[in-house]
Amino acid sequence: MTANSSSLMCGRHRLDLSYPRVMGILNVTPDSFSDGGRHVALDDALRHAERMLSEGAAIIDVGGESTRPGAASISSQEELERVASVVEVLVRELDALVSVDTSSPEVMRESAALGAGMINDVRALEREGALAAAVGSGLPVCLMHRQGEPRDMQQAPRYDVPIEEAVAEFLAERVAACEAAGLRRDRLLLDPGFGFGKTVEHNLRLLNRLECLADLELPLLVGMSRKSMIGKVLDRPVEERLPGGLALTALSVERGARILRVHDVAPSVDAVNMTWAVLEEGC
Ligand code: 8Y7
Repeated sequence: MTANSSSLMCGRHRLDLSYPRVMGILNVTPDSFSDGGRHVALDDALRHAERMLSEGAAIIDVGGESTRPGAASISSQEELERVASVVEVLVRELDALVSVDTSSPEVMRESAALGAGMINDVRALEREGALAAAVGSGLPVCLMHRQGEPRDMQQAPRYDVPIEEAVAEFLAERVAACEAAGLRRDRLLLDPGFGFGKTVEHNLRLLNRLECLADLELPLLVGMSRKSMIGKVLDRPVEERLPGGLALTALSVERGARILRVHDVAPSVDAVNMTWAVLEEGC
């Protein structure tokens, strides 16, 4: 089968993106803000991934470095130890399409060798050596916009141009850098990076204008699950943000998102499929 614009080759897996898909979040950090440390044990990680796949997740996103606001950075070695064993077991036991949430060239290389199918880099391959590692992996890469580093990014985010222009400009520049380094355009996905150096107002406007990113003609991935933009608008603690998140999921599908990165897979799959039915069948 040959790849076309609505499918993405992810190692041994072909990901059909002719309709919107759900990516389930699997944190292997001891300090992840919403399910802190519970999935560190390999067996727990395996069971959690298995459940998300059975609920309809197409991709499992494994992350070993917490990028929540204020998080401290960790060494590549520490990150590699956390992530490698999980990637390996999900590939071997579940034949899952595993995405690795990392900015580290070493983690990219090792994960690709272990059978990962996608790289999800919140730093858009800006770390030294990351572009070359991504090219060498042969895997698709999600390039995300952010301003600042997790440590300080939410302190006082501001932009000199409208947020959607700043994001589109940054992503276009990163796409050009990737192409110049030999990463094929048909291996790239884009993400506006909700919550990464953005106020609530920035996030809301960016979602409303998500279509501004469609000009780059690459699949869009979005992640808003349980994020503080929901907490702030609705005044909800993290464990009560699912209904608000489902509203954002539906809206992002309507605005063109093709991959939804979420914690709560079953309800999100329903929200995505219901929204898609209206868009596709209801014309
Ligand atoms: C995103 C992400 C996080 C996102 C992509 C959280 C790793 C914070 N958010 N990756 N990662 N997009 N592509 O709340 O929005 O999950 S971490």
